[in-house]
Order: sequence, then structure tokens, then C-alpha cells
Amino acid sequence: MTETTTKIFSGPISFLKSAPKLEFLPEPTVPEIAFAGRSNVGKSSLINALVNRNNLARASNTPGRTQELNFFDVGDPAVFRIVDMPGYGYAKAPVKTVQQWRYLINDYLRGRVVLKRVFVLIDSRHGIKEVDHDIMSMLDKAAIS
Ligand SMILES: Nc1nc2c(ncn2[C@@H]2O[C@H](COP(=O)(O)OP(=O)(O)O)[C@@H](O)[C@H]2O)c(=O)[nH]1
Ligand SMILES: [Mg+2]
Repeated sequence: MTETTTKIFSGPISFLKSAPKLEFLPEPTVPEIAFAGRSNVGKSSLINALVNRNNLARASNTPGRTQELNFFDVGDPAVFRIVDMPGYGYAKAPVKTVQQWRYLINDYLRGRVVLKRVFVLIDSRHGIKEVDHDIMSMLDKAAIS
């Protein structure tokens, strides 16, 4: 990382809030960078590694538990936000949960002006799955890089 990014990530970073529904999103005051991927792909672990803290985004062995958008303020006052997106493609998830996930994600991707980038993590042991193509096409339709 460059000196600037190292400085940013060694400064204050804090959990802001979880949004299980769109009405709970924080005010869109700063740019957002989100991490998406299948349940258990390592989104939370990557965020923790990036910001060099062990337990900012909770990482777990139990897939499919985080069904909310989790927001983290980087800087105080925040200069941007990291968003830990709910995992998808968890085989045991009920149909209703999957549908709710689709609505939440679609609305967030399409309507969030401050969302500047989404990183889609792929588990190299499994390759790109249909659910990964699915989110990539949602991103395309929402014109998000
Ligand atoms: N082998 C391996 N395991 C990882 C890696 N990143 C995370 N894990 C493990 O995979 C599990 C799920 O990680 P987590 O970050 O909670 O995934 P999330 O559901 O995408 O947020 C945890 O037990 C992590 O310790 C990685 O790069 N390699
Ligand atoms: Mg997670």
C-alpha cells in the first residue's frame, strides 16, 4: 500500500451501522466502497486485513448469517465508508431469504449515488459460479464498476 493508504487505514475506523433494509441506510454523505461475494468467501476477513484489525468486520465459520449491509467509517470524520455486503449463494438459505437479499442488493446497487466501487470476491477453489455471474450482471445493469 502507498503511504497515503497506510495512513488512512491506521487512523480511526469504526463500525457505523447495519442496515437490514434500505430505510436504515446511513445518510449518503461520503463515497462508499463495497465488498460482495458468496457466503464464506472471506469478505469480512479481507476487510479486517485491509484495515489491519482483527475483529472490525466479524469473520465467522457459519455461512449465511450476515444478511445486512454493514457500514464502516474510515476516518473521523469519515472520508469514505467500507461496506460489507451480505453473502449470497448459501445453499441452505430459504427461498424467501434469497428473494429478500435480491431486493435489498438490487435497490442498494441501483439507487446508491455514493457507491463508487464494488469488489466481487471469488473463491479460487471453486471458480466463478452462477451466483457470481448473477451479481456481476446486477452490477452491469446498475452501471457500477
Ligand atoms: N483458506 C482461507 N480461508 C479463509 C480466507 N479468508 C477467510 N477465510 C476463512 O473463511 C471463513 C469465512 O470467512 P469470512 O471472512 O467470515 O467470510 P464472509 O462470509 O465472506 O465474510 C473463516 O473461517 C475465515 O477464517 C483465505 O484467504 N483462505
Ligand atoms: Mg462476513
